[in-house]
Amino acid sequence: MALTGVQHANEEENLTFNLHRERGLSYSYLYLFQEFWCPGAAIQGLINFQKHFQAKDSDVIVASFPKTGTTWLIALSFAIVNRQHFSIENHPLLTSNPHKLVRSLEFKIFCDDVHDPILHLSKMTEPRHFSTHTPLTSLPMSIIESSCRIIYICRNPFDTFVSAWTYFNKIRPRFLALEEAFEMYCNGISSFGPWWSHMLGYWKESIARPNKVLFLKYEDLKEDVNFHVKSIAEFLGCPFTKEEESDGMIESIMKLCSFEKMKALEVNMYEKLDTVIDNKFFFRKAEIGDWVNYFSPSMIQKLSKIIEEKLSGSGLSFKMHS
Ligand code: PAP
Repeated sequence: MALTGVQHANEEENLTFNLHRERGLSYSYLYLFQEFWCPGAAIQGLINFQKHFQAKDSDVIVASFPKTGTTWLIALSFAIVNRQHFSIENHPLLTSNPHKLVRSLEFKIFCDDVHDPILHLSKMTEPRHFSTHTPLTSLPMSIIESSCRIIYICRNPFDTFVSAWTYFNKIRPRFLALEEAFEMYCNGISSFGPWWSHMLGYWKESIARPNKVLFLKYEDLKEDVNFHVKSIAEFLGCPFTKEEESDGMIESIMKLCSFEKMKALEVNMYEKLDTVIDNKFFFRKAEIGDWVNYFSPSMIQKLSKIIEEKLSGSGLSFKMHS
């Protein structure tokens, strides 16, 4: 049976008793767990995920730091992988939020969603498709050791911050001022942060194992969706045939998953993912460079310096404007 709110709170209290906690850029306390800042609501799910998840070679895992394009990538990869099963006119993405079709491993599958996660997982049709915000170093070993594939998305840290700040303020009980949130973000104290170690972990793995991790940037995806839809399909071992290409399949998937289309769907305007999250919270502006409307010159200087310090020498860089 799913846990009640009170049982959840008790479990969280027991699990987090010895962990250092901070108020961070999130909706509740963040706990320092395995060297990252884990939201309290995800700890039990994460432990279960680490203990019980057995990856299959055919699994597809969409990994991301929060607010970097997860919803979009889930929708695109779901549409790509399942293109033989659903027609575009009658597609599940027209009536379900992408997070309902591709479930979060730590927040949903191994947390409050499923009565018996192991049984549920064994019954899923292959290829199974999941999402996670867990840093690479905390993923279960079977994900690392199996041939399952990970698609990772990240985004320039300026826009990621603004997207996170506006999002968490919609679901937090107490409003977080921009300056306070920015300090937390610069100190790495945000959900699944620090953001630099999260992206560097997957970045390095994608270089060491390019067949295992496909590393994408939100800005690149926006610049050329067509190219990336093709490369995601190739990476997942289901490339588009010449016939599919000439029939306009790639364009249809791009349109189905576009921000404008998804944001305007009834399901995404009026329904909820759970008790606190409205589907519409996942769709705000979807712009590159919206941060200019929020950042002061000193904030620009501070975050640029952190990016320089943390990412220098890694080869990882971002486009800040469209
Ligand atoms: P999550 O981590 O909570 O799942 P995530 O989907 O990663 O959130 O990020 C949300 C951002 O992606 C929002 O950016 P914004 O705040 O700057 O507007 C959201 O608008 C954007 N987004 C959602 N769906 C799409 C889409 N289909 N195409 C492009 N961007 C999208």
